[in-house]
This record gives sequence, structure tokens and C-alpha cells, in this order.
Amino acid sequence: MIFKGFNPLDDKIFRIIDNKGKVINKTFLPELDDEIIVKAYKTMLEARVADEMAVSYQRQGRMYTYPPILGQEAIQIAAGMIIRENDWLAPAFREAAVMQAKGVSLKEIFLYYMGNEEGSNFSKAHHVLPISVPIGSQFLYATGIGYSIKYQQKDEVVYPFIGDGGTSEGDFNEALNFAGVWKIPVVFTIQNNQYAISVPVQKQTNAVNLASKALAFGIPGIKVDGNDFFAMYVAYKQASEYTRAGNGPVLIEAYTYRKGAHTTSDDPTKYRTKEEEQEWAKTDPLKRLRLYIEQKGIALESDDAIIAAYKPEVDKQFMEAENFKPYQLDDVFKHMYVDMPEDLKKQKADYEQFLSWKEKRK
Ligand SMILES: Cc1ncc(C[n+]2csc(CCOP(=O)(O)OP(=O)(O)O)c2C)c(N)n1
Ligand SMILES: [Mg+2]
Repeated sequence: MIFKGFNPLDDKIFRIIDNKGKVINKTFLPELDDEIIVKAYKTMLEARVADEMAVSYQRQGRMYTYPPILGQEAIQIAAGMIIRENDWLAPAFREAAVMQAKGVSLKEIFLYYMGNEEGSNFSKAHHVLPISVPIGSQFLYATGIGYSIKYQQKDEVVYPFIGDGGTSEGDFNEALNFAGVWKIPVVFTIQNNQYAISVPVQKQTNAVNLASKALAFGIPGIKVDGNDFFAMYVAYKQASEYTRAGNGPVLIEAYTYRKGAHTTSDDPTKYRTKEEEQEWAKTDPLKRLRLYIEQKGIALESDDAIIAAYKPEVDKQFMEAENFKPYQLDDVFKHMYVDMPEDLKKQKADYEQFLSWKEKRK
């Protein structure tokens, strides 16, 4: 068990390949077939292509907002390889790649960021909660689901995701406490991308690292190099086996870097330096895995070829989202209450008035 050898208080990081793709921790290198490694790399690159295109569509004014996952691909693709069909995914909002691994379509993700209710209706995905923008809330849903799994003695695991900033929320701490007490089957992931919008993680906590938060709740925690695909894969594999066997929850701090902006409304040049970005660029998860693959002599197409083959698919999904029927105004209001409260009725009337004003202005 990697969790035994890595006490979070020692602030060691679990890593298998270095920035040059060289194996530095052979004991833990997973035995994966070449095709699986190639597929993981291609999926990571495809996630990056979709992400960059999403930012571009938003810049063209065709989507309201988008939170890029750029730089965080290894975590999400590794998780996607371990999460089973019947397991549960409880995402925050920076999880587009792991959501796709679980069956959510790009079209649905685009619809969501176009403000269409149908973007939360994952037609082919099983056991995926909607995107959660209120920071931390998904951790409580995850523990509730985990408790019911344990109660019903089902063979399922819950995978909630949160950011470094989210760990300061009460929800995060309550969820870990509850999960620890009841030994429920949850693998908690913190994507520590070093920032909560403009707040650096150093101002988020005085703890030695975020994995150490597990100790207060009596559960295993581990800090993993989130830009090392193999390390993330092994961490998820062992964490899922541990929790599936009835041992209770696990906390994984995936140490990474948000290479892009917080969302398309943010400008990171206002609060971080070029030097810092260049330093982190050396740890890029795709670059590292490609170097590993090349050194092993495994055949792999060029990035250009993979990108060219995938771009039309992203465009197709985007066009489908763009041409999707507009949602009914009623849908926005009617699903929460059996009897709509007065303030909602007023909001609806005001909005209808606004729409008719807009229509007349044309
Ligand atoms: C309860 C709540 N408070 C504040 C916000 C505004 N907000 C949106 S994202 C964000 C920062 C999140 O940072 P982090 O948890 O590190 O996740 P990241 O965006 O880096 O993935 C904040 C404060 C919110 N959405 N919900
Ligand atoms: Mg963050």
C-alpha cells in the first residue's frame, strides 16, 4: 500500500516518472500494456484539444463561460480508467475530462456552459452528479451516496472532486469527518492546482499540505504528483481497492498546476508571474508521458496527427450544442418546488417582461 509509506506529515510526494519521463520509482510502475499507455496519452491530448477549443468558442462569444482543465489532464484520465460503470462521480466544475470518461458527452458540457438546462441531463452517463459550482457542496452529496451504498451493501465507490480552495469550506471537513466515522466507500480527490481564482494555496491553509487534512479525520491521505500519469493511476487503483474492500474513505491530494485562467472571465497575469508559469511548464503531464513512451520505443503518432483527427469531432459536438433547441423558460423555474413560491413567481414574471422588451427592441 502506497499510503503506508507516505505519511502526509513528511510532505513527501508520490511520483513515478520525472519531468524527463524517466522512471524514478520502479517499484510502483504499473504493469500496463503499451496500447493502454498510448490510449491514455491520446485521451489526455484529446482532452487538451477539446479544452483549448472550448476556450476559443467562448472567446468567439458562442458560450457564456468555461473553466479550463489545461494542465490537469493526467489526474482526470487516470481516474477515468479506474472509475467503474456503477461507481459514482461527483464533480465540481473543472472535471470535463473525467466526466467524459464516465460517459458525459462534450455536447452536454458545451450546452451547460451555454446556459442550457439540458447540459445537466447526461443522457448516456451513469451515476454522474451534475456540475457543482457552489464550492464544496458535492462533497456532502458524495458522502450521502456513499452512506447509502454501504447501507445497501452495494459494490460501488464514490469519487468526488474538489479544488484546493474548496478545502477551506465547512462542507469539505464535514464530509471527511462523516465518511471517516462511517467508513464509507469514497475516494476524495483534491485537485490542488495552486490557486483558488487569484488566491494562492499558501494563503489557503497553514497545513503542511492538503493531504495531511486526512489525518485529523482518521483516514489515509496521500500527496501525489498530479502531473505524473503513472503515479495518479497507481494512487487511484490502490485507493479504490482499499475503499472497495470496506476499509473506509481515502483522500488524494493531486498536486498540479492550473496552466490556464480560472475561467474565461479571469486574467492570471494580474496575480502570477511568467517565471512561475515557466517553472511549472517543465512538469507538463503530456510532455512527461510522451517522453516516457518515446524512451521505451513504443510507437505513437505525432501530436499533430492526433489533434487533426480529433478536432472535427469537437466541432461536430459543439455545432450540435449550438443548434440544440433553446430551453423553455418554464424549465428554469418549475423543477425545484411543487408549488412555486411568490418570489420565484415574481422573478419569472420579471424575466418574461425582460424577454418581451428584448423582442420589441429587435
Ligand atoms: C460557496 C462558493 N463560494 C464562492 C464561490 C466563487 N468561486 C467560484 S470558483 C472559486 C475558487 C475555487 O478554487 P478551487 O477550489 O481551488 O478550485 P479551482 O477553481 O482552482 O479548480 C470561488 C471562490 C462559489 N462558486 N461558491
Ligand atoms: Mg484551485
